[in-house]
Amino acid sequence: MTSQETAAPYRRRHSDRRAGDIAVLVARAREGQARSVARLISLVEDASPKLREVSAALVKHAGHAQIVGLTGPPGVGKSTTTTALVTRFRAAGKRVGVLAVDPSSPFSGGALLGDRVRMQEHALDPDVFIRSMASRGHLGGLAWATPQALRVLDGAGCDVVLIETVGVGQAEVEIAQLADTTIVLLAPGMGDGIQAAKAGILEVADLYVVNKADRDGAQQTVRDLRYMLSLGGRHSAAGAWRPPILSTVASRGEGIEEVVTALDKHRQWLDASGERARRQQERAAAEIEAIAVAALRARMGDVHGSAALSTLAARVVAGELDPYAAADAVIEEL
Ligand SMILES: Nc1nc2c(ncn2[C@@H]2O[C@H](COP(=O)(O)OP(=O)(O)OP(=O)(O)O)[C@@H](O)[C@H]2O)c(=O)[nH]1
Ligand SMILES: [Mg+2]
Repeated sequence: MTSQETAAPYRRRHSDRRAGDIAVLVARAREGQARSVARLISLVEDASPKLREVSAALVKHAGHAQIVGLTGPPGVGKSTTTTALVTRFRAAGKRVGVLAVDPSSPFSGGALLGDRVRMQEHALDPDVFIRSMASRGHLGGLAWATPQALRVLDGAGCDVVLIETVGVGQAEVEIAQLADTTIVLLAPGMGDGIQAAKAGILEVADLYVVNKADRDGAQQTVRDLRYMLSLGGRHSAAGAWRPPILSTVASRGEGIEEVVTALDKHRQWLDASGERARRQQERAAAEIEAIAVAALRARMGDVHGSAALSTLAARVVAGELDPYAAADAVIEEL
């Protein structure tokens, strides 16, 4: 990682000049003004120094939105399902936020553009905020930037926020940390239950959706999943949530009502079991940690290539100092 990247959260970029008064922006976002919401998320994306102020202004308004993560292999139907869920939530009069986060793909520009096109039908709805974020290159990736973007959407009065992330490994774990409910999508022919298990997918799901149920092999995928779940894991403990397995044809909106019902049930379980509070606490801890580590790395960025570091390095080479003692000296300087 270069020192440029490590300094990201403190780097000043052009959007700051347009930011205006943060208090005004936050007030407008809270009234649901899309432009202000977009600007606040740009501040997050650009790692603006004003984020501290944004965060302080939003913290007392947080905790209202139901956060739902959708993850799964590329092309499984995450965006189609997200769009169908948005339609359903809008019909219920809810304000909805959508964050499409691409944590790793070098093709994110194209993929995100695809998502934008697909979600066109909601583009003009003032109660739907859609935002794509490419978190690659961001310090701490999802862990660092997404919680703040979520806070913006939450603060803007969203009742539900849907986060779509391509499931490529670590991303599922991070999304599960951010969401109240994580939906893992699978589709026939895209990898059976065993492959899913390998990808670490089984552990993070609160809800499984086998999409593309109009295709051959959907029933087999459901059976594979059921078998995998029967083998145990965190879901088998007494009182634990048992993730249901649902089938959908997202492109036709089939099965979406059942997904919404399952989301409601999971929400009730979160409240009744105390799991929601536990997850919130864990999330806040992870966020603090990400910010603290980012701050430390940014300071380390100043150390990198510094005269003090070369002096220490020369002393290690000369055998005057061991590298641990030298590292202690660096840390003390921070
Ligand atoms: N046959 C069938 N096709 C579907 C279904 N749902 C989505 N698709 C199609 O599958 C393709 C991929 O859908 P997306 O919703 O873009 O999938 P995604 O998981 O968001 O893809 P990435 O974001 O690129 O990982 C599109 O062509 C959809 O029209 C379904 O239930 N049945
Ligand atoms: Mg997508």
